[in-house]
Order: sequence, then C-alpha cells, then structure tokens
Amino acid sequence: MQIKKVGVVGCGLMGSGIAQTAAEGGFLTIVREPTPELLEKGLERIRDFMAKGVERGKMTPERRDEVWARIRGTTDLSDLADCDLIIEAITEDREAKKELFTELDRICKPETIFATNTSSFRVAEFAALTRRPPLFAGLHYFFPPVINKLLEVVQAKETAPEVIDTLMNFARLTGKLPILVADSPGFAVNRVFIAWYNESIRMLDEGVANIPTIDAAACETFGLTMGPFKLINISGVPLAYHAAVSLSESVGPFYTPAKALRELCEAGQLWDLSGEVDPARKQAVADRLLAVVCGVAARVVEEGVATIEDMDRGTTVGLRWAKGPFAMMDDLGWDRVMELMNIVEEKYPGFVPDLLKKQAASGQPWPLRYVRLTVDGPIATILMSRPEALNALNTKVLNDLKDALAQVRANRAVRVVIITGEGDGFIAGADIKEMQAIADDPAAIRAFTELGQSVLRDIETSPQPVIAAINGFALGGGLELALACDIRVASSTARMGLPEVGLGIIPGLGGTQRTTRLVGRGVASELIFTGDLISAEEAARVGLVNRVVPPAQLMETARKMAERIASRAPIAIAKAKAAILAAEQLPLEEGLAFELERAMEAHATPDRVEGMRAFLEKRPPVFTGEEPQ
Ligand code: CO8
Repeated sequence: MQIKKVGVVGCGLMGSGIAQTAAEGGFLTIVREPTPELLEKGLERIRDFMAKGVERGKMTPERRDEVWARIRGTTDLSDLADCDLIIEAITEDREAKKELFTELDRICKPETIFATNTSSFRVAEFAALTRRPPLFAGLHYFFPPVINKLLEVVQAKETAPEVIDTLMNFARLTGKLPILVADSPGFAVNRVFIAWYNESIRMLDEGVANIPTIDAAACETFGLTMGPFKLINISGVPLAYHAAVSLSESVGPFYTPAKALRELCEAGQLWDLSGEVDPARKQAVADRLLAVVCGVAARVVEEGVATIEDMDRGTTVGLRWAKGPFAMMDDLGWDRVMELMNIVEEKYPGFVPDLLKKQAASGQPWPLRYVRLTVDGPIATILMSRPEALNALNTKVLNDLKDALAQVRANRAVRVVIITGEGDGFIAGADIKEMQAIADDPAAIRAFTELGQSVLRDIETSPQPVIAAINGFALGGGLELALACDIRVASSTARMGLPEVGLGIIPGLGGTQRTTRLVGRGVASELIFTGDLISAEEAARVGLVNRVVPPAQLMETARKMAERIASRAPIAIAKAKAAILAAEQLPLEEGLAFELERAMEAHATPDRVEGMRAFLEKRPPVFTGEEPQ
C-alpha cells in the first residue's frame, strides 16, 4: 500500500497542523473546508505557522516554499476522490463525522484509507458506515500537531494489519512517533491525562491544596513547566470539561468531571492562578497524582489498549512528562507504590487493577524493554527500541542489549545478527541526560562506560557475524556500536559522527580505537577532533560503512546479506571472524600462525566434509554447525 496523496478534511487548529506535517513528510496534500472563507482561514493558519518556523530558524525559507508547494486547498469534497489516505479532522460532532464518512465512502476510490482524528468516539462506529472497515483506522494527533511528535495509531477491530503498517510508516515519514493503540474510549494517553487533571481539580474541590500548590506539586512530580490548571487555561476549559464528560459516559464515573471544572465551564471563566504555594501540602498532592496515573496506566495496559512501553512513550512524548508511569513505579519501588495505591483504593474502591497487584506481588520491576529481539530462521534481528530518544544508550538499554546478545549467542540456530534502530535514529549516542545525572560521580561514569564497552565487546566477539543496518543517526556511542559490528550497511539518509569532544568528553566506547583501526589515523582524527556529522555517502567513501542503499532497501539488503552468510558453514564463519579480529592486533607472523590454527579447527568439522563433498557431487551443501566428535 503506497501513500502519495493525502486529503485532510477540516483545516482548523488540528487539521491545518496535520496537513502541514503531511506536506513536510513529502506527501501531496489537499485540504478541504466547506466554504472559501473557512478554507482561506485554514490555509492562512498553515502559512502563519510556517512563517513563525522560518522566523525562529526552525525552517529555512526554501524548505517552507517546498512544503507549501505540496499543499492545495479545495471546498469540493470530490477533489479528494483519488487520495490514498484521508484524515478527518473536523469538530468533535458525531453526526457531522458520520455524514462526512458516508459521503467520502461514496466519492473516494475503493482503496483509499480513511482515518479519523477523533479523540472521543470509537473508530469502529464510523468504519461501520462505510464499505471499507479494513481500510479504516484512527490517527489521533496531539496538540500542537506540527510540534507534538506523538501520534496514536488506532487499530479498530476490523482494521487490516497492512493498513496499520502503512499508517505507522506514514507517521514516521511525517516526523511523528507513532504508538499503536486499541479502539477504546480515550485510547491510551487521554485516559491518563484526563485522570491527572481531573484528580488535580478534585483535590481543589476537597480543599487538599490551592491551585498554585497543586500546579507546583504536579510540575515537580512530572518534570513539567506547566501544571494542570495553567495548562487548562491555555488549552481551553470547555475542552477539558467535555473530554472528562465523554470518558465518564464511556469508561465510568471515575472520570466524572470535578465540580469546580463543571462550574468554571458553565461560568465561561478561567482558573485564577494567583496565590501562594503551600510547601506543606505538596506531598499529599504529589502522592494522589502519582497514585492515580500509575493505577490508570496499569488499567489501560490490562485492558490491552497499549503496551507498558507505549504508555511510557505516550506520556513522555505526548504530555512531556519526564518519566512515564511504569518507569516511575520502578523508581519508587513496590512498597511505596502500594502505599500510594492504598490512598486511592480507599477513595475509589476497586481502583487498583489486578495487573498492578500481580506485578507488585512478584516483586519484580515492570518488564520494560528497549531492545526487541526477533529470530526468523537463522537470522536474529535486534531492534533498538527507544525512538523517543533516538535510541540513545542508557544503562537500561545497554543491559537489555546485553541480554539480547546473550540469548542470541546461546541460540545455536542463529547464524547471523542484524542490529537496527526504530524510528529516525540508529543510535544517537550514549544518553546525555543519564550521563549528566551521574556526572559528579566518577565511579558511576566509569561503571557506565565499562558497561558500554563490555556490551560492544559482546557484539564484536559474538561467534555469529553482526550486521549494523544503520537507518538514521549513528552518533557517538551509536557509531561506536556500529563499528563493533562486522559489517555496516547504511541508508542514504543516515548521518554519522563522533561529536563527543563538543560535549567535553571523548569517544569512550571504543571510538578512538576501532575507528582508527578501520579507517586509519587521519580520517579518525578528523572525525573525532571536528565532531562533524557526515553523510552515509561520505562514510562509505572513507570506508566507515560497507555500502549505502535507499532507505526502503536497507532492511532487505541487510537480510539478503545475512541470508548469504547464513547459508555458509557456521563454524568456518566463526573461525574466520576470530582470525579477522586477530589481524587487528597481531603482527603478521603471529596472525598467520593464529589463522593456521583456526583453519585446522574448521577443517576438522563435519561441515568441511559436507562442503567439499557437496561441491564434488554438484549439489548445494547442507551445513549443520556440528562440532567435531
Ligand atoms: N542522549 C539523550 N537524549 C537524546 C540523545 C542522546 N544522545 N540524542 C537525542 N536525544 C533525544 C533528544 O533530547 C530529544 O528528546 P526530547 O524530545 O525529550 O527533547 C529526542 O531525542 C529527539 O532529538 P532532537 O529533538 O534533538 O532531534 P533532532 O532531529 O532535532 O536532532 C540530533 C537530532 C542531531 C541527533 C540531536 O538529537 C543530537 O545532537 N543528539 C545528541 C548527539 C550526541 O551528541 N551524541 C553523542 C553522545 S555522547 C556519547 O555517545 C559518548 C559515549 C562515550 C561515553 C563515555 C563517557 C565517559
């Protein structure tokens, strides 16, 4: 399924931003408003937003012109007939949406994918009105859609998996970080967000604290610059009220809007943010908020709406929380989490979900995974899966990677490993935030660096060859990781570099050693001393990567290469790998002696017997990788 032309129906605050991101992603985009006046207003919004982007240096004038050239406006719905994807972004009016989708279904070609940006209704309800439920999904953008990277891709009951793949890909091409969620009221992130602000207002109702205290406690607890009251004043009181009403109707009375919110909405006023913060009351507020968001997040996962990783991703990327609920629970520890749960369980009996109780009873942290291992026949693929931070390496990621590598090493069926990254990055280096947090503790920095070095050494010494499929930024520790792999294939859009000296540190995960061995002192020195990023083409020219391919061919190229390697004798490959590595350290004589021993070991294997026999019998060999008796 290929998307080239995108239709966006509705060019208001959300629709205009959605259209801009689609055009920025390279798609021909046609926006529709019913009248020329509304259309002009919508297009003006896009022009203004891009002009501000140019003013702030976020966009060059050339880029603005290029994006603008991909946007067309219309008042005629039938102009959207040949779009490959239509995103509905009209007001949250059920009947209007129903009417629109019925009409679009009549007008559009049968293969057009429909997506609704609804936040309050079920996707399936609209899909059922059309002849294309398998081609119908949700794309739930977060405000402001050009800036907020989070996008919930909603899979309704009948949405086809290929449509979901296509939309996830579309989301990435438009610079979004997609999370897959089920078609459930409020999807994933709003369930937590609405609970968070509604609970804040309930605490105001109950006299737990005043507005400035609640806002301050929320900011400190969730690492925000704006608390719930200030945020609601900016995003709109009616929106906050109606969102809570909608969830209370579909999920239950827990979401009934707080009294003060209802009254404020009815009065058409804003919160009065004045007053003093009362430090003595902040802890009580923080406890309630933490308890509520952790419990709700676990409930949403228990219902199968999203994974624990995506709940954390959704809240950190979409709501800008410093940490997601599951990472926060791991930090707090189970004794403290259960203490918090008791507070809310008393207020809302039955609040604590079984999933959370079970995990607490196990005493284990949540099984958050930032590295995904899949094994398909003889090929293992390790996907670095922390796209919200361009897959930057923190302690958790390094430990997950170490585990994955150990599993691969122990699996005799695996003959080749591919390492690649999710989203825009391969790996943008060691995690600078984590390094900064431990910067004053040299022992901790040393331990972190040693852990990184040992993981990269695991890659280098793995008996199975490892291919780095470099899909995006490979910087600092990320490039160092790629250099520990045996072979590097890069997408033409990848960028590489060793920018450490710009941070006042040096490449400490083997960058000074492996780069020099691979490309020589001159090129290594230029890369390391300037800290400049280079293109994939340039990396290939200096010998840093083996080959460069178009982005769409990256994984296929890596897999084909892996398949060829996997068809060879595995013990011979492991021996050859050991000898190649030895060549970097040993003088030639010693290297040749080392090679001779490895050659004799390979010669003694049943695979050598099979390989030579198959050649003479003019048939393909069948290698087993068995050790000699
Ligand atoms: N660490 C932590 N977070 C990161 C990192 C990183 N290395 N790189 C990117 N991120 C995060 C960003 O903070 C941002 O998160 P948020 O949205 O919460 O602010 C998110 O990823 C997306 O990044 P940007 O918004 O910056 O994306 P852009 O497309 O604008 O820019 C770049 C992409 C150019 C890659 C930019 O993110 C960048 O410059 N990143 C840092 C690259 C870097 O300096 N890497 C080297 C790190 S140091 C290292 O690897 C040392 C290893 C040896 C350790 C030895 C210790 C003694």
